[in-house]
Amino acid sequence: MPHEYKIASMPGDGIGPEVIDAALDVLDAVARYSGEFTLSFDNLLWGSDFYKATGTYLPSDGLETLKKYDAVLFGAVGAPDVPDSVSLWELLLTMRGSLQQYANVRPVKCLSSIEPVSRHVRPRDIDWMFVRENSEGEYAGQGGRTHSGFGWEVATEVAIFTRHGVRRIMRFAFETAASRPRKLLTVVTKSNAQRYGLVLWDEIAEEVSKEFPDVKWDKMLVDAMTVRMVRNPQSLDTIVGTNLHIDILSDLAAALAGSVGIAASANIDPTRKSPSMFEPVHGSAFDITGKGIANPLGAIWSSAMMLEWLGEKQGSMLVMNAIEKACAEGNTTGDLGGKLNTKQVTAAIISMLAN
Ligand code: GGG
Repeated sequence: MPHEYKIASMPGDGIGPEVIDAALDVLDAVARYSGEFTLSFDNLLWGSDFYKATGTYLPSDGLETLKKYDAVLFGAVGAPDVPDSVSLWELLLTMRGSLQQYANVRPVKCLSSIEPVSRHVRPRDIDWMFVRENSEGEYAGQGGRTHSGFGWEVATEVAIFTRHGVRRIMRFAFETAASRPRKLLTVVTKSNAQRYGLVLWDEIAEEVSKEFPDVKWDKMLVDAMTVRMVRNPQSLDTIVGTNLHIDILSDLAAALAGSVGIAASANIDPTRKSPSMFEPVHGSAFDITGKGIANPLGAIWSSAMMLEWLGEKQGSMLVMNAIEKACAEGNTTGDLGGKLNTKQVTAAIISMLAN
């Protein structure tokens, strides 16, 4: 009997619905082609339009509803007429935190025939796995504002690093590195300037490394890391860092590999008590919304990550191979130098599933 999975599809805002439609088409096709599993999707329209109509991004029972699913496939959040801090906090960060998705995994590699944007980088040099701490750090939501509107106004944004939180992401990163062929890990901090929380990161890295003698690891300051990614990219494999640092570095990585439009991500609860959530890294991109030209690769790659997390490794590999073959034949959107639209790229990938 094929396995049956219930997926919550949350297209969200802007180009979110366009790229999630593409991912659902590919998932339907791969389920039919493989015959190993079935997927049923419920479309949850919780985004900025829902917020404007109801005053909330998530209904009061929204998180409980999400827990009934095996996984969540998310598009994008953000609208021109809602402050970004509201949309991000009320929806995406609430889901990541409440569903205990403390590990954000972001693979970046050069897809076939797509040239990196830097002349220092050869396509084979980029095959990286970013591990982002996804529950605390600079995104802890702690701080406040006083004397609003006066010249002496003060705003604080407090980064929180707990031993528990850092230890669990460090272990996850070492396990990830140990599972990859090169067994290499780089721990990114700014512990020369941030002398409390990020010194704790360094100390915990030392402690956890002793459990993983096979993993070769090193430490980098985040500013020097940007230079290494461009000048010495082949020296990197798995990279772990704080919520903010890896958010920034993984965008840089995707741009180096061709476009942020290809970047995929998984918000994982490694304990599997809550559903994990899979989303392209890009945002809602209102400048291209409705034009049908959004790059669907980030969403389709995220859906391949979802299949892998669900245990459907063969289905996941079929999707990744189809992406590679479609790119190799030049079936790409404008951001990657191609001439196809979203639907044409999706159709090309589906046609490659059986090849
Ligand atoms: N597709 C995800 C999305 O809409 N991201 C918007 C964003 O600003 N994300 C920031 C983050 O991932 O922390």
